[in-house]
Amino acid sequence: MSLNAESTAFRSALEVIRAVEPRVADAIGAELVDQRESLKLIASENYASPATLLAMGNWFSDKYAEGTVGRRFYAGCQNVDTVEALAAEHARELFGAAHAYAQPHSGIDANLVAFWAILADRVESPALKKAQVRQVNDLTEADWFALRRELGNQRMLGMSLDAGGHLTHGFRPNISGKMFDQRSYGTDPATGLIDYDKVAEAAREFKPLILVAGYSAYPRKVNFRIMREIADSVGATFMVDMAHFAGLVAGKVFTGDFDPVPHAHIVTTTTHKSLRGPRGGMVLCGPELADQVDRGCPMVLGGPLPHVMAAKAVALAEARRPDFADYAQRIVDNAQALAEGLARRGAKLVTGGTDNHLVLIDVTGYGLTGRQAEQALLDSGIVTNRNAVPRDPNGAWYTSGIRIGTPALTSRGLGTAEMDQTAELIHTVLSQTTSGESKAKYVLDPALADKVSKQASDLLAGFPLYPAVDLG
Ligand code: DSN
Repeated sequence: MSLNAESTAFRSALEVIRAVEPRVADAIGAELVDQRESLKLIASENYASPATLLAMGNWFSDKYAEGTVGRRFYAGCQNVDTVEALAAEHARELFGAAHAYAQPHSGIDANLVAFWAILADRVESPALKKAQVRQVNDLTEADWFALRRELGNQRMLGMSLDAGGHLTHGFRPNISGKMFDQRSYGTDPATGLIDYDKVAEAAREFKPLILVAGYSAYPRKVNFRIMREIADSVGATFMVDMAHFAGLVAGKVFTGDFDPVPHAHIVTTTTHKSLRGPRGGMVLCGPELADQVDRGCPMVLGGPLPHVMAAKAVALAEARRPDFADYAQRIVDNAQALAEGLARRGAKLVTGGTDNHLVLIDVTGYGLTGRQAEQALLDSGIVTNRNAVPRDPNGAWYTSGIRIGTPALTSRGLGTAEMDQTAELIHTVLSQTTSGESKAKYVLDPALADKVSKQASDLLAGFPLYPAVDLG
C-alpha cells in the first residue's frame, strides 16, 4: 500500500466517524498522538500494520457465522469461509501445525477452547462411549449428572502467577480456577529459572489431566521437549500458551526444544502481542484434537468476528514474509540490550537478564513498589506495567516489579543503541523517585519527569509511527 493510499484511507475513515460522533473521532486521533509520543514498553502490546488495521473496519463485522468453515449455522457465509480458511492456512504454514482454529476472540477464549477440547476428548468422549451413546443429549439423567461432576473434578498443573504464569492457567479469580483443581510449579529461588525436576516431582504427586506451560512475565525460554516428557510420564495432555512469544516462534527465534508446536498436544496464542496482528486468539493442534477444537463456537465462544479473522489472515501473511524473522530477532536483541543497559546501571533484574522479549525489573532495588514505579515512569512518558516478582512481598496489586518488553518499539524501528538510551531514562526516573507514605504514593520532581518525557519524545522523533497518517 502506498503512503498516500494509507493516509487517505485513515483520514477518510475519521471523517466518516466524525460526521456521526466527533468525540469518538477525537478519541481515536488522541490515541494515535499518545502512542506516537510515549515509549511503549508494555510487553504484550505492539503496532499492527495499516493493512491489518484496515482489514478490521468493514462490513464483515455485520455477518453471523457460527460453526466452522463449510459447516455453519447461518446461510451466506462463503466470504467468511474464505477469510477464516486463509487465516487457518497461514497459521498452519507459519507454525508447522496440523490444524489451526482462528476464531477465539482473545487469549482467555483460546484457552477456554483448548480446555474444553481436552475435557471433551479425555473425559466426555470416554463417558459417551461407556454409555454407548453418540452425544450428551442421549445420556440418562444419572449418567449426565455423573459426567458433569467428573468434568468439574479435573486437575491442572501450571506455572504460578508470581513466577510469571497467567491468570487463565487455573487461578481462582479466573474461570479456569473455578473449573479445575489447580496446583502450581514455581521457579528456583536462587536462579529464578524453572526447575524441571521440581515440575516432574509435582506432576508425579498431583497427576494432572493437563500440564500447562507458558507465561506472561517469565524472561527466559522454556524447554518444551522436557515439559512434554513430564506430561507423558503422568499421562497428562500438554498445553502451551504461547501468547507472549508467538512472534518469536513465528520468526524462528525459538526453535527445536523451545518451539512449542512440535512438542505440545495443543497450543494457544493471542494474535496481537509479539505476533503483531489484530486483537484476538488462536488455537493450534494435531489431528486428534482438531474436531473438538472446531467446536469452540458455540461451545464457549460467541459468534466469530469475521472482520478480525480477515485481519488475522493479513497479519499472518505478513508474518510469513522473510522480514518477520529479522523483526523477531531484533525483538530479542533489543530486550537483551535493554536488560544489559539496566543491569549495568544497577537495576535488579529477575533471573539477571532475558532471552525473550521481556525484562522484569525488581524495583525493591530502588526502594519502590511496582505501583509507585509504574506511575513515576508514566509521568515521564514511559508506559510500562507493574507485575509481581517471584514470592512478591507486595502482593499482586502493588507488586514489586515492572515488566517491560520490546515488541512495540522494535516495530517502530528502534535498535540496541536506542535501548541503551531507554535504559538510561528508566534508571534515571526510578533512581530519582522516592517512596511516599503508602505503597501507591511516591515523590518525583515534576521538572525531572518533564525532562525525561521530552527526552523520550526526542528519542522517538527519529522513528515516526504510522508516518503516512497525518490527522491534520
Ligand atoms: N494482558 C496480557 C499481558 O499483558 O500479558 C496477558 O493477559
